[in-house]
Amino acid sequence: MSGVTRSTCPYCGVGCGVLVDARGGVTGDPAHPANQGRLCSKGTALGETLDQPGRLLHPEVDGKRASWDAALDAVAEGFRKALAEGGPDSTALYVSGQLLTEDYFAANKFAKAVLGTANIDSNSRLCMASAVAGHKRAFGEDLVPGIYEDLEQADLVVLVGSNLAWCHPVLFQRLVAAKAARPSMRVVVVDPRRTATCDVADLHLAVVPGEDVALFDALLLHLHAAGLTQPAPGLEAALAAAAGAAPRLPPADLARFLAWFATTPRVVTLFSMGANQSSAGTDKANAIINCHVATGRIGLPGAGPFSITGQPNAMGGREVGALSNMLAGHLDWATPGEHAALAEFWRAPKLATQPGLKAVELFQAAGAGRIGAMWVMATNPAVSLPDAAAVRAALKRIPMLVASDCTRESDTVDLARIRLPALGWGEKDGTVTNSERVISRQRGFRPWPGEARPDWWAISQVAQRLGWDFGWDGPAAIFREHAAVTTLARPAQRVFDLAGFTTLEDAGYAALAPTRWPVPAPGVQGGRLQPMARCVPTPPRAPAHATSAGFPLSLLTGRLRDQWHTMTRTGGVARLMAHVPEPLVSMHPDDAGALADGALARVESAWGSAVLRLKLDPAMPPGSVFAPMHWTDRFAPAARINPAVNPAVDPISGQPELKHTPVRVLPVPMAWHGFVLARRPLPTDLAEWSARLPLAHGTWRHELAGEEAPAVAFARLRAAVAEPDAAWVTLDDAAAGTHRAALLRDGRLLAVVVLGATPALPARDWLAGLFAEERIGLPARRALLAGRPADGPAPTPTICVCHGVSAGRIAAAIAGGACSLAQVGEATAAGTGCGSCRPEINALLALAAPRVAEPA
Ligand SMILES: Nc1nc2c(c(=O)[nH]1)N[C@H]1C(S)=C(S)[C@@H](COP(=O)(O)OP(=O)(O)OC[C@H]3O[C@@H](n4cnc5c(=O)[nH]c(N)nc54)[C@H](O)[C@@H]3O)O[C@H]1N2
Ligand SMILES: Nc1nc2c(c(=O)[nH]1)N[C@H]1C(S)=C(S)[C@@H](COP(=O)(O)OP(=O)(O)OC[C@H]3O[C@@H](n4cnc5c(=O)[nH]c(N)nc54)[C@H](O)[C@@H]3O)O[C@H]1N2
Ligand code: SF4
Ligand SMILES: [Mo]
Repeated sequence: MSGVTRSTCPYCGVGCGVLVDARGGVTGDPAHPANQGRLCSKGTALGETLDQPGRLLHPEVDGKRASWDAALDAVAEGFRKALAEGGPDSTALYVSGQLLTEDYFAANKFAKAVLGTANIDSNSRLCMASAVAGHKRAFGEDLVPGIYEDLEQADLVVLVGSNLAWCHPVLFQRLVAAKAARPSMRVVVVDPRRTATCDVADLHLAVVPGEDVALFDALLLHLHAAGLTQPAPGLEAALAAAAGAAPRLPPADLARFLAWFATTPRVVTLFSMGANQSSAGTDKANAIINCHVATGRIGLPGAGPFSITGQPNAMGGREVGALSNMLAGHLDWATPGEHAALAEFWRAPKLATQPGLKAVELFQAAGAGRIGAMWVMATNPAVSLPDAAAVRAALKRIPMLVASDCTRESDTVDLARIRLPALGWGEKDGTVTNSERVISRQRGFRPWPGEARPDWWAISQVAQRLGWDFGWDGPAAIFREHAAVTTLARPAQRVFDLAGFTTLEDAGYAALAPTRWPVPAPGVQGGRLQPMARCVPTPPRAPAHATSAGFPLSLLTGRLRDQWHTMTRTGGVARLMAHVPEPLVSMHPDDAGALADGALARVESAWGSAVLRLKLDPAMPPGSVFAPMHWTDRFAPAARINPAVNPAVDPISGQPELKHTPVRVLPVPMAWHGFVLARRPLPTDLAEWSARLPLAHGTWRHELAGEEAPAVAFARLRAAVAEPDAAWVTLDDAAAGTHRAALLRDGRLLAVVVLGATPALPARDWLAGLFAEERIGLPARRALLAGRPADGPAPTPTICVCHGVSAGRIAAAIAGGACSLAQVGEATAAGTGCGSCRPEINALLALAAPRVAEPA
């Protein structure tokens, strides 16, 4: 296909518009309201994720390739059997905020109307459920009142449990630009960790994990005492519940925050996973919303609570109602008449009559043998759910587990009996809704690979085999039906309304420009909302499981700048892996005891454990450790963190407490540590501990550690990469206690093996460059064995992914006189691309600042 395609980035909930050229090059769409041309490092690298190896290209049944017909028959048969043996509630779907709205709508209709169960839940349960429940309690409906412009128009922006710089980078860039243009604007970050987002903060409130409710209760009391509250339903009860709230924060910091909030009418409080992923997540949302409702700071320019969504279509899933406690189109069971209206519209006499199981409960039911058939779509629960070892056992117990995915390389797809190949980004066609209620098109611009098909098609084919004709000829028809659901008779007044889309023609759908809901009539779109709102009492309470002498630390989990969830899309891209090449657990030096920086450490809880490399980091709060959620069996099996994460949930939303688990951290003595570079990925069971990543030039790096004698391991690793007609150049450095070897054929480098008794080994990134050369010369061979490059210093991690600039080069530019972001940019080009690395460059500048200021 020639020309430019307008589409939407498939990563985060900012929902940036992109332009894709004929060669798959991706740039920001200047016409899209979310990003106005900007992109972050992940969006910029989208083109590199298009031709990933490991695609699932054909249906499979019981491990063997099957035709679509046979696979769909098997799925229908599996559901039929489970329905006959255990009834509707022994069947389930587990879906995802990465589905398009049309696929999501199809999945929800299939579960609730065809199977007759509300056992359809989504990974949004792990992500947005507390915000949804908070919205419903405060507004009677799941509404985000604000729009992105409010962040730019506010005089105070409070970011609660949000690492915006890494997780919603384009919104972060908009915030940074607004603050630069209007320096009087203030930013407060509420996060136990000092994150890259704190780069823009005037105040960092290092809240004790879980104490956000106490913080916002204290704020409500302060606002009331200052005479700033106005009558609002529920306010008195909320004040009573807040009485005595005392967050443990430095008194001066707390006082500053309370004063700033009180004296600034234009305030936006944006909240994300540090709020939602908690056993008090719903109360955190309401404690925040209370402060806005009580002061009337809601739905106005630059003022309001703002729940930011994670996934590209978390909002779409909520709109179609594909969660176990919703019906569809914001209809629910609790409001009389709504169930009947939907049952009639869908002609579904068996429409599920009550809410189903929420994600954590659903997998517990599967573990107890109560689920006979489950269809998992666009998510990787074997990795991303808490208590993940139990979840794997549960997945194995389900007699018919179906997984629809684009990739074969997922830990969940491994466990499925039936595998269905799905279209991915650039192939599929439909809509997504971002955090500010803007509906945008994702458009296909590539041919469908292999036999991959849209998810809605697979769902409607199985439905047909169960006697249902959905009658859709494409996503536009589904979108119209979705819009029609929002117009059904509603006893309760609802804001969510897509009436203007019920008559949208196929051509109009194809050309659809970004549109914010509500859309009550064709050509009309929504803006800020001023919902009827109430305050909700939120008594402070501690996390579900307290730390103890045995498990003294609080485990926080979250994201890295350049990785997406379980790495099925970003893990194969060398320049995205360069930012943080290995799974690290971060800890304050005061908590380290006998643990050494760079050594392997076991993070252990009452539920399970994981082994990661320890990073001592003064930016961590003492008493907490942080581990990324990303690593899987594919990349570092021992470093999957979720087996250690507790499955406690919020009693209202059912969202798990992914941000706090009591743990201890123990040293992991290993007899040897080493790394192997090779021209292919090697199996991850090469050693007791292994972490692999792609480098440039098709090379793979494997970080390893094990328990056998170093010399034995050295021989074994060389044997694992040996090739015919290739020769080893080996150096055993007894003094340094290291073994090094390079495998060459006709001067071409094939592999490097380096191993020693401690984790302190020569740097490895620079070695990848040698793999690009057809023949490596004598100086390079010497350098190889010496363990450092022939010219220049040993390399440092990549900071700027767009221009491949390392920390060392940036430090050198600073040492050479660059003393601002702009000057570093002029000297090295770092920070001049997508801008995601600017907070880290600023951190290097700040490190150097005292020295720059010193007289010579
Ligand atoms: N690079 C990247 N971006 C992403 C994603 C990704 O995988 N990679 N995923 C997307 C998705 S689905 C989501 S949901 C979003 C998540 O976006 P964020 O919510 O911004 O990201 P997280 O890193 O999960 O957590 C945010 C912060 O919460 C803090 N925190 C932990 N406990 C508490 C607490 O008790 N109180 C407070 N106030 N803070 C706490 C953590 O230290 C962390 O810095 O990111 C989206 N964007
Ligand atoms: N410890 C800890 N755990 C967490 C979190 C945390 O902060 N800490 N965060 C939680 C949150 S907020 C989230 S959102 C989850 C995310 O966790 P998951 O949803 O499990 O993670 P992904 O890696 O995004 O999995 C998505 C899969 O869908 C596939 N896919 C993409 N598009 C399509 C499509 O159109 N159709 C189909 N069929 N497949 C598709 C991709 O190939 C990929 O394999 O993790 C949660 N788990
Ligand atoms: S901020 Fe980055 S990841 Fe999020 S939608 Fe925009 S380009 Fe994609
Ligand atoms: Mo998420």
